Amino acid sequence: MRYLFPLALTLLLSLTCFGQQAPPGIIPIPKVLTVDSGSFAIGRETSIIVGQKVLEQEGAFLQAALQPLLGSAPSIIHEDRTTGAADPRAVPGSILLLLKTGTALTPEAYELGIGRDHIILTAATPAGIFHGIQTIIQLLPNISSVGSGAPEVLLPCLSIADEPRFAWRGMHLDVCRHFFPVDFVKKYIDLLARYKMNRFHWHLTDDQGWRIEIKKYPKLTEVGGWRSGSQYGPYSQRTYDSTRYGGFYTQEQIREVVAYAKARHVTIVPEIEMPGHAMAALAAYPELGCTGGPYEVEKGWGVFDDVFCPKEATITFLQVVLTEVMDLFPSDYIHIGGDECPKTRWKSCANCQGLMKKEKLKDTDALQSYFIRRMDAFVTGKGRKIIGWDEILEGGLAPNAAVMSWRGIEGGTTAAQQKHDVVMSPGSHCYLDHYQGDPAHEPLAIGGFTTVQKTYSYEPVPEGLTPEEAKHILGAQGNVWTEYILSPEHVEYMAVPRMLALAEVGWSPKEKRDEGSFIRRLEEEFAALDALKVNYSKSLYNVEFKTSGSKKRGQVNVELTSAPGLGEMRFTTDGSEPLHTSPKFDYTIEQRGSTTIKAAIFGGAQKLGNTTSLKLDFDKSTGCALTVEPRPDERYDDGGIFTLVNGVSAGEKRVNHEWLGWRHSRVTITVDLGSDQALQHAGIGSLTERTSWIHPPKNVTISTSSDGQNFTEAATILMEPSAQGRMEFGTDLGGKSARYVRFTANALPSIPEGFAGEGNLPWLFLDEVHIR
Ligand code: TNX
Repeated sequence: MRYLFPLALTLLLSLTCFGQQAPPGIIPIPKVLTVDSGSFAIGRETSIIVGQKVLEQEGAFLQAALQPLLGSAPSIIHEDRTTGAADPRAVPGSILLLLKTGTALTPEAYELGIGRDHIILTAATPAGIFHGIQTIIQLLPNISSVGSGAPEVLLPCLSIADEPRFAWRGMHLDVCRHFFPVDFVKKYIDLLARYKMNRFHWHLTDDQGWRIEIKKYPKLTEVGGWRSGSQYGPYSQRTYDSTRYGGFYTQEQIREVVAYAKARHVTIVPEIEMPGHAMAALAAYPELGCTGGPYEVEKGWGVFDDVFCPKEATITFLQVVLTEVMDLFPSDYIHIGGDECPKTRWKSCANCQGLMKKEKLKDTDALQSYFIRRMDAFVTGKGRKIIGWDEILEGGLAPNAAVMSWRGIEGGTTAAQQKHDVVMSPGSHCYLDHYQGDPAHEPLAIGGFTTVQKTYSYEPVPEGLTPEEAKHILGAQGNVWTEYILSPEHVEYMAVPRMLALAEVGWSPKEKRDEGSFIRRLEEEFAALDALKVNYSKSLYNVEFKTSGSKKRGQVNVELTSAPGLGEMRFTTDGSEPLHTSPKFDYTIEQRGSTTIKAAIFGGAQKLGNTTSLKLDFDKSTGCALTVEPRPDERYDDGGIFTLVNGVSAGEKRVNHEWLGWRHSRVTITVDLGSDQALQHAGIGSLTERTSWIHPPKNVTISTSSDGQNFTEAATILMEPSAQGRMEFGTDLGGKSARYVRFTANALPSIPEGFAGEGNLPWLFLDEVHIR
């Protein structure tokens, strides 16, 4: 790093002071940070000197942050400085913001020196200065500790040389499933800025609402902005209210938000969904669909068969829409969606079939690819670039398109190998609509299970990419889909603190990342978030359970885990509430019988979070060896195959680590009970959630064997067409003796007509084997 203070002075300072101060809690952690002794006092007399007029805007952010603390704002003074000066002249008692040209600083980098009598912040760009100011703001004491109108506030002496690891550090917000007012969108952008995130992906159109005014097509918002009710409650219940719901942003409001974001060096990437997720647009302009409608703005969640018909009239329509969008948003990237587009209508549409013949497109995937290519050419022609969800790879990627990898990391990996730019946003780590703690204590969520620790562990560069290919990984992004998120407070709860974890993943050098350090800084940051009135989640303070098999048959090993450094994990196994006197967890619990383990984290005598519990129901299969063919899909294989015999049934809520998922025509599970036993019952739990393409197996054959070679069928259980949620495929075995029990689940060959995703291979979800 460039030394900001003469070495002699630094040495002198460190000699005159005792002890080493703990590094201040900055999120994301800076690339290089050296803490010196002493502090700089900012008082009412302190001035913010800007070396270039353009920095007045940046200086104003610091001024605004100091105003409530000091009771009066320090003044901003413009003193023209020669740029490129090797060593900026400091002015005692002041904070100098200075652009330096001709340095090796990358565009968003900054250098900050806080000395005892002055502060100097330098960067090559206003964005760099802005990031440095966010660092200073994070270093300011909390208003609750100094009170307002303090004579001075102290900043620790230090020097920082900082720059981002990735260029794209994004957060997404779905304003379609639920709508959020401009003021909240601004608050969200403030949060991004505080953690040096620089892309706000604004998901503006979907089946359930079109939220951006388009002057040429007013019905998009007049009709498409409103629905006649909304789905509520657990997905499987399919319940809907009949309250008219909606809203949209006028172009004037959009301009205001774009300017607001720009001042905070956040680029807004607008998303206009096509060709799928288009019901709201079709309801407004039914002639753009294959059947001509009528269509309604969707009340429920999921994937719907009616999509844009890729005919010329639709392409022209969407190009007009994109032209207005590009006028509003200066972003280099325009997101065109591209995800979850069933091809059902296209297959039986004369227009589509004619188009496929004319363009020599071999299938409907090629038709989707053709459609995206047309959009790519149009947007590229306007000097911008398209980005789309990873489905745009299907049928061949458009020449200039970037890919947002959400269904795992393969899409991103493939695109990077094809030399296309990629933003990583895999559901496993980056979907902030997932549960972040035990569902028993969380508001209803869509499913999934992504703790802040898991998000923090994310590494955006997929293994196996060459360094050249890895350069195409632009960065990472957190997505907040809002099917189950109805209020701004709830968005905050889902986004924070996981977005802070992602901010560090995107900004800080890989080798600087350390979970313990992050958690310590996060706990400090909670006070600042309180002051900012952000409704963050404290689920971090809950214990998590992990089960695994052991060599001993009939035993389930249970580990209690929590983020490092929070406190002691204490537990009970007799159903009572854990207390600070309960046993401390320090080694594996070896469980051999039904029980409920309850656990909580304690800081001394104080319980820090909620009590979480794990209910284990043992039967003959629990803790037995098993084989599973084929392996579950990597996206739904969190707990591994042992999950099927760990004694834990998945609840109503689809939380990944109890449900395993496959997309195969047949799944075979064979449980080895260890010895011949008299069996009364065998069954396996499956999930039905048809709009998520999760169907029950067509049938499950249960067979038994004594040698593991020759199996006799005991029963074939057919699916119940009315199945919903979790149900068991089980049979009575009438005391039959066997050592091996095999479950062969045969998936439906394809999703039946009339259901979302019809014609595709369905998902099969299984949670637990029961043998008694
Ligand atoms: C999939 S992610 C979707 C969204 C849903 C989300 C829920 C993506 C490109 N499509 O439409 O809201 O899952 O997690």
